[in-house]
Amino acid sequence: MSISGGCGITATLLHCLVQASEKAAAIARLCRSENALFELLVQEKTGGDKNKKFVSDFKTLADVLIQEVIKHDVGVKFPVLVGHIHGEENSKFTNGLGESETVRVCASVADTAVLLTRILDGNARAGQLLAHAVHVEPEIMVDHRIRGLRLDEPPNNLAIWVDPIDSTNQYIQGGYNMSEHTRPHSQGLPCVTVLIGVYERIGGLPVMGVVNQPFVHYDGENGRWSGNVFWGVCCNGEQASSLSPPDSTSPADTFSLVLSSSEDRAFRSTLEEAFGPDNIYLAAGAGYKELCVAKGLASVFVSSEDGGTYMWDSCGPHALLRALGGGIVRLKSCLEDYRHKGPSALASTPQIRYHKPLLSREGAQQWANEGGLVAYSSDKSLCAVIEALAQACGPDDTTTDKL
Ligand code: 2IP
Ligand code: CA
Repeated sequence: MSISGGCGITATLLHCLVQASEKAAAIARLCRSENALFELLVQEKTGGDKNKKFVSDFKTLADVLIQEVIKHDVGVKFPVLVGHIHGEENSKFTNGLGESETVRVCASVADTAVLLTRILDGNARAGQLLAHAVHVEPEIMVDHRIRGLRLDEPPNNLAIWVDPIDSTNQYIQGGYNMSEHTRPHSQGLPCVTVLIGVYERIGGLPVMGVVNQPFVHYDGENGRWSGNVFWGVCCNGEQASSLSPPDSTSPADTFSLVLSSSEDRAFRSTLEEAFGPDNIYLAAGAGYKELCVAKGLASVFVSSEDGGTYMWDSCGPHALLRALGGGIVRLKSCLEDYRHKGPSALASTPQIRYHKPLLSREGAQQWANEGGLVAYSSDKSLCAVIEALAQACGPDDTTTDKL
């Protein structure tokens, strides 16, 4: 379904991103629901000949393919964005034999099927299934809140970060804990997200974000998953989102934090002491943890790891959080501002920007979020966690020295 006339460019671009994320989610679900694809997805690398097969790297192919589909679909509707859509993956797919092929969406289903079958070492069934999903447009309802957006931002000022499948490990492993509805899932398919973030080419602020969760509800009768999609826009002083800002004024609201399960042990203990172990959740997936904050399932997501997340992990959710009155900032900058200028300085700690590589680093690390991060839903939550950390880690404490 297309978004009809009279809509501003912001509404048209956002609708296009939501649609692209739904196609990405459909491909992600297909790879788990069709045997011909699922067998490739979960295939173990057992060494020897098997390791040399194209198919042993199918999970990378699923990632690369989804990224190329998003780039293609957005580029067709917004040619001015071609060359400005960046992702975690490289479109060149190299198999176990060292042979390279560029993954792309071809002009027809048949051509895409031929290309994918070649990449999949002659597996025509898998190639055709994927090619069909690449070319079919998912039917989505036009969100009336998107149709009503009048915040016009010329697309030639914009660029995009894509994370085609965030939390790839959970995607491969699968699993779902039905009991976890009011708190973050610690692991499993609900932690998998497709992340699309639009940022300003000059200045690097995230202005529009889509977070798609392909695996949310499982229908035991037909064995199918359905998902959710969330979006947010924050530009030209206007904010709009599919979510409502978390209600932090509710008396029942308890301050809670979501952390990576691989978070530094000493750092986690400091937070457990400050806020109580019951208010600390561990969850997989950087995008999922940021979504939990946007949805009010946690007040903040804190990561102390320098370079533990990348621009593609945070750009889309960051725009969603900004649309709700929150944001994402570097943990290191917050602690420095708090220590040197006091709590009031936190209000002006700069938001993470997405347009410049770290020139001192190489490869993917150039796009790492340097100095850890705090994703928060309100200034009050940001202050609460920084104050606790600054007090707990006095001048002689080494807990945050690595930042
Ligand atoms: C990963 C994924 C991991 C996350 C890491 C991301 O992205 O989200 O789950 O680690 O930061 O870069 P953790 O779960 O410990 O937070 P991908 O799955 O796309 O590599
Ligand atoms: Ca990721």
